[in-house]
Amino acid sequence: MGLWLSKMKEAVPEGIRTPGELARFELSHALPGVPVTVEEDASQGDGYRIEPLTDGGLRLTGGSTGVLYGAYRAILDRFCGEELAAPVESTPKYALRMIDCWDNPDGSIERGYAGRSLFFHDGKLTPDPVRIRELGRLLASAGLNVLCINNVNVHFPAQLLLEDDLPSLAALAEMFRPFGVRLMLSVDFSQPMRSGIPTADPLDPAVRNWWKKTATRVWAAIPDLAGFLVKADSEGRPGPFTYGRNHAEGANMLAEAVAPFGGVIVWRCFVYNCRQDWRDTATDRPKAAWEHYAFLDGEFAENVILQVKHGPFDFQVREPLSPLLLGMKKTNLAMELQLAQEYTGHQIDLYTMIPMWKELYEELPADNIMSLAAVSNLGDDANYTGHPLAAVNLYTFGLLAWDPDIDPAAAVGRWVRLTYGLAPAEEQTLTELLLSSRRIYEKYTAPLGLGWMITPHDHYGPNPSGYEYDLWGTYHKANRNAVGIDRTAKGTDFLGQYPEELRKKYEDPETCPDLYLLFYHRLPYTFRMRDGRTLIQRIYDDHFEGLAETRTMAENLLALPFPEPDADVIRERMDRQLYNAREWCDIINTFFFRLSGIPDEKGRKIYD
Ligand code: GCW
Repeated sequence: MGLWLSKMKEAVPEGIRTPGELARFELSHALPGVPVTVEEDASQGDGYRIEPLTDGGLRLTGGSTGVLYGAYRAILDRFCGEELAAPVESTPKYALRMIDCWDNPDGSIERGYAGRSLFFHDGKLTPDPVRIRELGRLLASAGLNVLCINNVNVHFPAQLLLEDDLPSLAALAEMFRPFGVRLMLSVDFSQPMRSGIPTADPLDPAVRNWWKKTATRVWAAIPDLAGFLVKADSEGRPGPFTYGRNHAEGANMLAEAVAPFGGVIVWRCFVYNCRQDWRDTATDRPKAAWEHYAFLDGEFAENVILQVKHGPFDFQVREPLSPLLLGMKKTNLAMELQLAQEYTGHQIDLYTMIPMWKELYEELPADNIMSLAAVSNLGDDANYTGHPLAAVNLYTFGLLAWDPDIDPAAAVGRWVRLTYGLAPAEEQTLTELLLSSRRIYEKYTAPLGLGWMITPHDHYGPNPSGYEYDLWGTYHKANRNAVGIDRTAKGTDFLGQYPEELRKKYEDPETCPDLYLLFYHRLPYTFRMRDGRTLIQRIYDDHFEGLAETRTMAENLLALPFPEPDADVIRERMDRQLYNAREWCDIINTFFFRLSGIPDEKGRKIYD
């Protein structure tokens, strides 16, 4: 077993049935010679307590899944060289800690950068049990407990998972059960129509009945299925709008069908006009989610969770917190993060996310949401995440979902220590490199919160105006004098969706935090920033710095003694990152220089 479980030498054997059995197996193999007593107390759920005993042993108590989390805590602490001096107790902040895979039945993965699907091949659910047991162990040891295995864009034949392929789904659920991982399934809102019902109208009795019967059949096969995940009326997916119904009516209909079995409906809020005319300046895409959902606050059933992307656009390097996460006080909310590095370097460029996640929590009270979800960065590559260092995002996401107060340096440092047997100074270097990687990527890509200067569709590498005349509502409107969109009350008033305190923080370009400046404001290139630089100079400086810092990062990273095969992959990907950073730096600077005609004060090479 590799990744952060590199010290676990014994594979999980077939035949282990419960998390409690697995906890005992893991402890006896990973901590030989340490006497551990394990006591299960179902009332403790995912929580656990570990008490050091005078004979050098441990007493572990916890819920039926809690003992497994406690076992991994004890094991990984020991692997990190941390001896327990006093009892520790822990319960997760969020009950649902979810990974959403965007895997298609043909084995491809939408926005996947680590190979093909671990679950699907040639239209069928045919997982390799050995890899599923490895994956289960990775997820459980990171505290993750819900896995949605199929793409939210439910393409045929994924619908068959609710029909003829249900037994293979049930078999997969069974493989994950000892790891405390419950499956979730993305469903197609229009699926009743496959059974000859002429509509998918959520208020139609035949439709409601179809979902109830389906849920009864599905939960009979998989009694602990976590629920259904739904992308409706989004980017061409079917949904309630077709029938003049709103999203509470749609979600509640499904919620009623799954409620008797303890299931939840996770309903995504990624709804916007993806056929926008670029000439239309009245529509501002970041406003869309709020406009579709805020007025429905309090209307959703108890077992509906609205899953909101962390920012109002779509996983850009820098976006403000989605206002929905602050505004819907009477609704269950999950925040959706994206481990898959769609816009953030395709698991080629280094990009450690936890610093960004912690920034979100500076504005998000942890209790506003009841669950964290992340789009998976997994695939069937031998190392699971394509770039071996991208695994830090999966592991630290688990730590964050367990405890959003986690310190980013401690989380990344723990991953580094568990993954590689480096000397202390090298551990420190790698931890710092990882922690700085997001800011570096941000510097050489689209500037100061602007976003979207990326190659359309593929989303790797620069193309400053690639989306400028397209349908997706993602415009920067750079001309010879100015760049950005005014989202204050004088402009589109997106900012009006926030509580007053945040409006004040961002509304005045003189006091708006630099890194959000071009998210909220349209400004001339000659605008004086607080540090005295002009906006255009800041753009040039950031890009040159981002490239220089990538070069330094590469030198420091490649000097570390990574084991093979990681060393090879890291070297090869770093070469591609260096190329990418140079392309970004030169193309963005050239783009702005050609438009503005304003030279770099420091006389560095920009292409005319
Ligand atoms: O921005 C888009 C991605 C799509 C994805 C969508 C979503 C699954 O480019 O690939 O579709 O977000 O989150 O639904």
